[in-house]
Amino acid sequence: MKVVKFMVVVAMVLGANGGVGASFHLWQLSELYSNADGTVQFVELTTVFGGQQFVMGHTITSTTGGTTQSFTLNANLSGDSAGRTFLIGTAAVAALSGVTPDYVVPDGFLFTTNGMLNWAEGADSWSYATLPVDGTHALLRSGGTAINSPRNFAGTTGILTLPVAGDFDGNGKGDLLLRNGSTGQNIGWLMNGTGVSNSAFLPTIADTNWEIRGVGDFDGNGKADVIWRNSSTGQNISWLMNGLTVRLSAVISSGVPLAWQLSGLGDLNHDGKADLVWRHAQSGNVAVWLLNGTAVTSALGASTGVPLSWQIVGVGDVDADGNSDLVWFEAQTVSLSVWLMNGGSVRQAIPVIVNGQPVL
Ligand SMILES: [Ca+2]
Ligand SMILES: [Ca+2]
Ligand SMILES: [Ca+2]
Ligand SMILES: [Ca+2]
Repeated sequence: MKVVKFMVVVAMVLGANGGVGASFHLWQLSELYSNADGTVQFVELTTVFGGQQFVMGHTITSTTGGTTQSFTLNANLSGDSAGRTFLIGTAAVAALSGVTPDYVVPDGFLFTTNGMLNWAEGADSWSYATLPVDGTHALLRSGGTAINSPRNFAGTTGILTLPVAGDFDGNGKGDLLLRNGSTGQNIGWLMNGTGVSNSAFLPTIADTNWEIRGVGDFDGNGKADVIWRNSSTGQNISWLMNGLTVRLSAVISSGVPLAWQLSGLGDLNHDGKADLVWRHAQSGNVAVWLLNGTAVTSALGASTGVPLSWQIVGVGDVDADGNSDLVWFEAQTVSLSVWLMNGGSVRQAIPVIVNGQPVL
């Protein structure tokens, strides 16, 4: 036991001096990202030490409850590790971020709730309650979240963005919009079922603090529109769309405090026009903005102090009365509830799953 400890100390000293220690264990798990369905995921590891590129044959495991998935690295990194990061990700990461993972894992490698990662047989481990799955944010080792920023061993960095779907030309078929989070370019595809019928670049928004936060039909013309949020200023703008043309770009709000997070869009008052649902990241309060086009007609407090372990995972009309409703999920107990809404008021709160058991 004493011998093993001594050897570790020697390796650390060599590494810190940029020496020739052939090692692997001074990497720290630094950033985790997943989309909602687990098809787009990455793990970033970082080190300040040299000599850590000898990762071949070492294993990273991902665990939740009694389930563990393992991935063993099949090659060393090429070059000295000092001050570098490397990336383990699913196949889709390269196309969506421009950053090619150094190692490719199967989809769903990371668990999005109650997960634990273990690097190199215990060299580092990280437990977390939930990953942000909004498509934009990643979990940082500090416990906070930030806009995702994958960087591979070659030093290529980018921002991973997911396409959003909406029927931009109103033909009843869903279309796609993708923002390049590194260059600020935006491209749209009109779809004809599974084929692309037209594609075009939309205006570039070079400031990458601007994020697409959802689609909904703000003006009620049957064509999906886009809402943007500036993650630095809290400003919100909407793009009213006509196919792949931005018919009107309008400010909805010049600055909502960043603690208020946009949870979703839906038509909460059944006037055929999309409204916004907000959640306060510290107080848990819920607010609804009823909109007429891009004008806020009323800002309503729907509820206060909803525990932060409960997250709004969907806005949609659950009971088909024309008013969109809120779907809530609590990961620790695996519980789900629906709030039937009437404008900004909660008409009825209905538990659907409690402690993993359906309520019958
Ligand atoms: Ca369409
Ligand atoms: Ca519209
Ligand atoms: Ca409405
Ligand atoms: Ca409803």
